[in-house]
Amino acid sequence: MRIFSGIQPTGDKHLGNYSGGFRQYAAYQERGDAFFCIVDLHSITVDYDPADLHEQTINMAAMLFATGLDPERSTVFVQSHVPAHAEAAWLLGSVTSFGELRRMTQFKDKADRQDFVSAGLFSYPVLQAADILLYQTDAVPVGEDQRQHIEVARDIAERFNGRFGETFRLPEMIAPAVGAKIMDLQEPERKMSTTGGTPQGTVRLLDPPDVIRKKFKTAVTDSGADVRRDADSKPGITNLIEIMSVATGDEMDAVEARYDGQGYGHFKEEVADAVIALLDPIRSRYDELRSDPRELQRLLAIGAEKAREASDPTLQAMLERMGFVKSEAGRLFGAVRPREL
Ligand code: AQP
Repeated sequence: MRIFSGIQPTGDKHLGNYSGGFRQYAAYQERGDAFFCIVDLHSITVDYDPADLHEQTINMAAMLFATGLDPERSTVFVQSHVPAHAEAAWLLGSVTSFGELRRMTQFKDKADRQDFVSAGLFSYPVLQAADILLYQTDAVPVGEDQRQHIEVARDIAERFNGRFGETFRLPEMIAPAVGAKIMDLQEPERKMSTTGGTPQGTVRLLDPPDVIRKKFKTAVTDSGADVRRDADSKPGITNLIEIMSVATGDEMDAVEARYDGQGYGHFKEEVADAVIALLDPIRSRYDELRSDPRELQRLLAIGAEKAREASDPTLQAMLERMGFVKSEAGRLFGAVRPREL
């Protein structure tokens, strides 16, 4: 089974990214041939600082390995190191309609938060489709917020296959059964997010323990006292039960049973302790890995080489079926041989 998922290097990574992203990556690398991409070309679609992008790309590599990716088993690479992504995105743009991009809720949400709305932000799902389709991906482990984007990637693939001949495998989205959408601790009706959430309601993976404790202590709940799930009337407590389940691996029913009748204050403290216990070893591994940027760059270079080799046949097939003329070297325009880089 071919697995692919991407994560942006910019924006501090939080518990939601761990639950829908990192945690699933580490689990899915065991199930097949896995590619994990640091999608730096996506990061430039909103306002950003070039110095930060550089720094955070290396930070993200450290975080991917710290949360359990094994460089021997998984291909971990940076999107901009594989030119096929940008090239395929341009080609796929011609089989994507303006109307389907205009409907994307993530575009609307992010556009509302920008002074300058870039064309790149609008066509973000096309680049994401290229990322996924280039690898003949079967499964895409992501959080629930990505559902609409994965559906568009499938629609684009079907349209391309229908028009130019069978070229892409249709990818399936894989969201975790628990923790597919971790909500903001202060405003539990919206998802936890660095740019779209509240600072106090967003638990960053690198927050120190005392900051994490404070964030859970002040988490918004309801006026009741039962530690029980009810998404409509108890969104805050429901979210905390889900977070507890993600942090400990215990079933949500077992969490409810354990804290039955104990009140919210005690439960919040214990959720904070469980999250700290989860993140402590990740933070230590991260610090250790981050102290050796050369080694991280070496691992990313190996990943890029493997990713270029894996994606090139699909890009070549796309170009050929779309009618492009071959170069003198017998290659189709647009593709870069791995050893030329
Ligand atoms: N709240 C969440 N719950 C579960 N999964 C989540 N993911 C994001 N938020 C949650 C998943 O994390 C993976 C990587 O996401 P990303 O960093 O590439 O981009 P994003 O989805 O835009 O994450 P943010 O923090 O929400 O970014 P900003 O701050 O830019 O709005 C994806 O698999 C995503 O589903």
